[in-house]
Amino acid sequence: MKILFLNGPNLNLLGQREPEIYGRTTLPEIEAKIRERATKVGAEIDFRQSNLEGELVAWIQQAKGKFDVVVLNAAAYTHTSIALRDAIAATGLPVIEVHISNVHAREEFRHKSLIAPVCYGQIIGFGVHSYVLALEASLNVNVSKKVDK
Ligand code: CA2
Repeated sequence: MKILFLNGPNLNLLGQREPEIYGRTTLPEIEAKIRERATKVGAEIDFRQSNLEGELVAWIQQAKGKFDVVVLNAAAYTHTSIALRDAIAATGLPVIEVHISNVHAREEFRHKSLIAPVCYGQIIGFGVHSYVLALEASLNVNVSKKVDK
């Protein structure tokens, strides 16, 4: 099982600002935690971050044939990006949407996810543990489940 973890804009700042919302764990620390867990369950992971919408789109396109599942924290692009939605819809891969914070308990503009309808499922609001849950969920993906794209 090969899982691609993608992180969107500003997630490189995790642990440095807004700890009341996002906690004090940095992105490299999340990656280390996921790597440790992945080794235990025999999964292979790649873990990336970009502030560029086009780079995230390219990575989703290139994932086909190389990975089994994509775990995506699209950050602010969740709420704005038709390009990401189209890339997810075009890939045949299951994409799991992840958020650290409970976006539904925050500002109204965060309540809408443009990518949710084309994702396999969502994991939201468990802090950095959302990533661990996404790894567990990836191991249990049913490839024949139809996502209405
Ligand atoms: O809760 C999440 O995981 C989010 O995807 C995080 C995004 C936000 O736009 C989404 O609505 C929910 C923000 C990521 C930026 O993270 C920062 C971390 C520290 C300081 C500033 C931003």
